[in-house]
Amino acid sequence: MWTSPGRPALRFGERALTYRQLADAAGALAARIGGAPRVALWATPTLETAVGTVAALLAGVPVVPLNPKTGERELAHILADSAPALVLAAAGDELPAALGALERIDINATATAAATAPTGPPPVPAGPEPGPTAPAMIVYTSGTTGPPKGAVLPRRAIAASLDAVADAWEWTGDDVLVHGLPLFHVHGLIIGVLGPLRRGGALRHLGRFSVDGVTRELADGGTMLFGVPTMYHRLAEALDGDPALVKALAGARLLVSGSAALPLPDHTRITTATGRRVVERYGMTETLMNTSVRVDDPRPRPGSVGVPLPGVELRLVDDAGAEVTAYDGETIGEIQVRGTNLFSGYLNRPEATAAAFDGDWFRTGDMAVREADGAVRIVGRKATDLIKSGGYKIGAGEIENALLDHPGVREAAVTGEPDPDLGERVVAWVVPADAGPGARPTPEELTAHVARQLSPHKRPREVRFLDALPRNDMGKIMKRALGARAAGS
Ligand code: MCA
Ligand code: AMP
Repeated sequence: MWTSPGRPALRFGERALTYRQLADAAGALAARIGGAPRVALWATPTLETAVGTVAALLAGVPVVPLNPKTGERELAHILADSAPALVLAAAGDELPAALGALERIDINATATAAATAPTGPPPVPAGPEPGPTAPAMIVYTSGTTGPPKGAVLPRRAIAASLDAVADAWEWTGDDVLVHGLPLFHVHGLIIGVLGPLRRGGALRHLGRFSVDGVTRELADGGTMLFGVPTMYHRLAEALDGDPALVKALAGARLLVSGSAALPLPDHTRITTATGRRVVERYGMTETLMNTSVRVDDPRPRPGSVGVPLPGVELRLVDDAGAEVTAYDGETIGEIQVRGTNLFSGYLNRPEATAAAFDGDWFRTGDMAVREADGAVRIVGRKATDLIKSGGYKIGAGEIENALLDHPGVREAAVTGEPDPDLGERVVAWVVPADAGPGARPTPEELTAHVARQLSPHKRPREVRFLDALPRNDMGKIMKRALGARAAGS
C-alpha cells in the first residue's frame, strides 16, 4: 500500500491524507510509541484515529480503541482490565479524568514529510518484527452478564479477514469506500479503515452517518458503501422523494450491510428504487468476518449472509452437540467457526475463553440454517440476554447492573424489543426503591444514568415501571413473561 505515495488514502470531511502523508504521520507516531506494551486510543471518528491505529500497527504495539462516549463505569473497567501504558488522542481533545493518570501522546495527523524524504514504506521502529500471532488490537465486546470483555485480535486475523472479504467483494485499490461508522469496533475501524488501506484504495469517512453525506460522497466518486442495517433503513426511508440519493446508490459498485440482519422490506425498497442489491456479510468481534454474499453470486440473496469466506470453516451444531449435516434450509444449529480469522482469547479471562470454544471451534451463539448450495441464513440467537440495537451488541446484564446502582431502583430487568429503525431497542423494567412521594426516578433520569455510566447507545429507549418483576419458583426473573406483557400492552 505504500507503493503509490501520491494516491489519496483517507478523507474525513475537509481533511485528507495521501499514502505518503499517512506514512509520514503514522511513521513519526510509531517511532514515539514503539516498545510500549499496550496503548489506548481515543477513537473519535477522525483522521487522528486512523493515524493512531496505523501507527500502533507499524510499531507492533497492541491498541485498545476507546469509545469517546464511554461512561465512567465502563471506562474504568476497560482501563483497569487492559492497563494501557499511554493514551493516544488528537491534540485538543478533552479526555475524562479516568485517563488523566496515563501519559498522553497527541496524534499529529498532518505531519508533513521533508520534500526530499524518500518515498517508500514508513520507517519501522527498531526491534523485532511482530509475528502473525502477535496481538494487534483489543476490542471490547458485551456478553450477556457483567462488564464487556476485551477480544484480543492477532495481526494475522486482521490480515486474513481483510483479504477474505476482498476476494468476496472483488475489492481493489480502485475502490473508494464511503461510511460513517464509529471507529471503536471491528466494523468501522478494521473493515472500514484498515480494509481500504490494505487494498491501496481510499476511504471517505462521513464523520457521522447522514443520508446527505452518503449521497454526496457516492455521487463524488465513492464506489462502495458500508453500513449497519439502521443506516440502510434510514436510506430506504429517504429514497422516496430523493432522486439524488437514488442516483448515488444506483451508481455504487457495492452496498454492504452487516452487524445485524437487514430486514427484507429494506432490501426490497433499496433494490426496487435503485436496481442495486445490498450484500450482507456476517461477522463478530471475536471472529472478524465469517461469511458473505459474493459479488459474483448470480442469485439475489436477501435474508442470506452468503457463504463462508476463504479460510473460514463453518459448521452448524444442534442442541445435542451433533453436527447438522443437512443442507436443507430448515434444520437449525448454532454456527461454529474456525480459521485464521479468529481472536486469540479474551484478555485476562481464560475461563470465558475456554467456554467460548468447542475444541478449536468458536461458538458464535448465532442460530442458522444452510441452503442446498451452502449459503447461510441466520434465524436467531441462543442468548436472549444479548440485544443488537443499531448494530451494537448490548448485554442485558450490564444495563441491569448499572440500573441497580441507581438509588431509586430496587429491581431491574432489561429486554430487547423489535424496533423498525434500530432492529431491537433496549427496554428497562424497573421496580422503584421504596421512597417517599416524588422520589421515584423519572425515565429520563434512569436513561441518563445508564448513558453516563456505560455508553449512550446502551441507554434504555423506554423505561416501564412495575410493582414487582415476574419470577419463577427459583426466584429467576421470567423475561418471557415481560415480553408477553409488552405484547399485550
Ligand atoms: C440521546 N443521546 C444521549 C442521550 N439521549 N446521550 C446521552 N444521554 C442521553 N440520555 C445522544 C447520543 O449520544 C447521540 O449523540 C444522539 O443523542 C443520538 O444517539 P442515538 O439515538 O444513539 O443515535 P442513533 O441515531 O440511534 O444511532 C444510530 C446509528 C448508531 C448511527 C446507526 O447506532 C451507529 O452508529 N451504529 C453503528 C454500530 C456499529 O458500528 N456496530 C459495529 C459493531 P451523537 O449524535 O452526538 O452521537 S458489530 C461488529 O463490529 C461486528 C464485527 C460486525 O459484524 O460488524
Ligand atoms: P459484535 O459482537 O458486536 O461483533 O456482534 C456480532 C454479532 O452481530 C453476531 O454474533 C451476530 O449476532 C450479529 N451479526 C453480524 N452480522 C450479521 C448479519 N449480517 N446478519 C445477522 N446478524 C449479524
